[in-house]
Parts: sequence; structure tokens; C-alpha cells
Amino acid sequence: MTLDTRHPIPALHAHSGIAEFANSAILLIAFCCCAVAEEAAPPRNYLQDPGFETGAAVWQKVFPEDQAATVALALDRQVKRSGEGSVSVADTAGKVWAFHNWTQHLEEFPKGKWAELSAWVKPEDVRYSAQLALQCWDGAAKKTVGWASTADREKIRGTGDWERHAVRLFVPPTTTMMWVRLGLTGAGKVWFDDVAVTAAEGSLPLASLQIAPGGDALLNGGFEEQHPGLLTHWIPYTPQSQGNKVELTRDAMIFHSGKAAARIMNRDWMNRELNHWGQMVAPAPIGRRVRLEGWVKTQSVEGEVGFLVQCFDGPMHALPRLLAEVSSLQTQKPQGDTDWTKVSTGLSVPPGTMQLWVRAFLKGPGTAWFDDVQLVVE
Ligand SMILES: [Ca+2]
Repeated sequence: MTLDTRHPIPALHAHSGIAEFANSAILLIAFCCCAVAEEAAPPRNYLQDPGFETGAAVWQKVFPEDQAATVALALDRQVKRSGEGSVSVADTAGKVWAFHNWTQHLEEFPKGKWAELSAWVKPEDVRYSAQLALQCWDGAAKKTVGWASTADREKIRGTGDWERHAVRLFVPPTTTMMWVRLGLTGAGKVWFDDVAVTAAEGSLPLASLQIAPGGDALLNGGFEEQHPGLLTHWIPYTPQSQGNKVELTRDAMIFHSGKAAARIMNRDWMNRELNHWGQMVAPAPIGRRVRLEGWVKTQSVEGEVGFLVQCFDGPMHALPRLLAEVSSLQTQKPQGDTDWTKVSTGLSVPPGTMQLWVRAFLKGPGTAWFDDVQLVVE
């Protein structure tokens, strides 16, 4: 803060009570003026065309070209939160597990500081998640040195009215370019308006999942909901080097209830990796006890089958600390051929948990089915 130079503070009469009073009064007035001026000035928004008023020409569309029949990124002059328009991302099929996004690159941004990306978001039948993301690029090292997304902390899904969402990232001093990305993963449609990138102070506080006692924090735990090639809300994980010897699929022939179950089949006798279906719960029910319950069926399994519950203090890409973990193997170890068996495990979600992960896994050869999985928050 600099004092207003039009009102220099007299250095004379240092011992005079009147002069001291006058000095204090001037200081007080100067301080108040500055405080008001600082409060009134909005923080600098580093984006161009943040409200999509000028045709979104500075924004680029990023999506697989071969998906043009089902993916559309458009400027919308009807649906808007303010001004002349907004932009939308729509995917009618959800065929490709990709982040279709509107992007703008910034050469000026808060460097060596925290930056905040915020936007007003309106989802419509979003099956997995819309997200806002910041990406920091180091031109000398030619690599991404920072990444943060609202999806690290929450899924923006379903159908709703305009709501503000934000994400913060500490921008490494070596960053030469920042990408701002507004987009959608999976089927649905989402609009974005009134976007801002500003300097921020510190990370956003962690939120806790608000859920009534006895509520289930998982989505699609019965593996009924799908869109092409995907089990909604579940992500298949398998080491890439295993080729087609590991299959993670939705099985509509063998299930515990409903019309389908999740299946993992491993025909590679050397593969002892954790092949699994994973679901992230964020925000996590911090401080609450959670009980995972699910049904498992096995065929020719020579390894381990079960569920893992893990609590991390950050997103996976940031190499977070594992704060707590529990496995159903501690109580049940289905082996060989077993019919549908209920397994359960649980833990207390520690403070500082940003993401809780539930993993339905198969380690070793064989086939495992999973169905009717719940994460009951006590
Ligand atoms: Ca089912």
C-alpha cells in the first residue's frame, strides 16, 4: 500500500500534540481511502473473453476429430449466466473416455503463486463429470509441471442450475504457459460462463461429503448404468503391458442382482498386478466411519480378490500420501471357484482426506465378478 502523495505527512512539530493528532488524522484518512480503493478493485482476470461475449475466438476446441458425430463444442447465445452468451460441451454417446474441452492459453498468469480458476457451470444429464482444469507448461523442460482440476475434489454431474466452481493450483516459477480447460468427460451436456483466472492465496479448504447416516457414498454400485464401453462412475485399471490378456467388462449374463455385474478376467499367469475397477469419492466423508459391503464371485482364481478402501491427501497425479487403507482380504479370501459371497470391510476417514478410493480388485489369474457394492457412511 502506498500513501496518497497529495497529502504528505509533515515532519515538523514532532513534539506538538496538535501536529501528532493531525498526522494521525491524515494517516487514518489515507489508510481508509486506500482500503476502500483496494476493496473496490476486482482482482485481475488473466483471461480474454471470459464471458464469451466476443464470439469465443480466443478459445479453442479440443476433442477427438473422429468423434464429431457425437461430440459438439458450441457457442450458445440463448443459454447464459450473464452477458451475450456461454459455451457448451455436449457428448451424446460418451464413446471415448476423454476430456473434451474449451481451452485458452495464457502467457501472463500469477507465476510462483497460487492461481484460482473459477467458472459458473450448468450441467444437464452429465453422467460422469464436467470439470475445470489448470495446466502449467514448462517450455524449457517441455513438460507439464502442474495440473489441478475440480474433478480432484468433486464431480460436477447430473442436471442443475448455474453454480460457481473453483480450483486452485500453485504455479511453479518455471511455468512459461498456462492452459485453462473447461470440459466434460463422459456423456451429457454442460455450459460454462463467467470464467476467471486470478491470483489467489493458499489452497481451497477441504470440504466433507454431506450425507445422512446410513447413506451410500458410491454411485452405480450395482453396475447397472453404462454408456457405450463404460461402466458409469467406475474406471477400469490394468497395467498396459498386459495387452488383451486382462479384460475389465460389464457382464450382463452373470450378476448378483439387477441385470449386470462388473467382471475382471486375467488370463496372464505372470500378471500379479492389481487389476481393478476404481471409483473416487470426493469430497470424502471426513471424520466418519465408512463400511464397504459388496458381493464377489470367483472362477479359477489363483490369487486375491476383494475390495480396497484408500484415503489420500491429494489427487493421484500429485503423488498423494496414503492416509489410511483397509482391504477385505483381512477378513475374507475367496479362492478358486466360489459362488456369490458377501464381503465387507471398513475404516474411519482421517482428517485431511481429499479423495477416497474404492477398488474392486483381482490380483493373479482367474475371473472375478463384483456386484451390489455400497460404501455405507455411518
Ligand atoms: Ca447388478
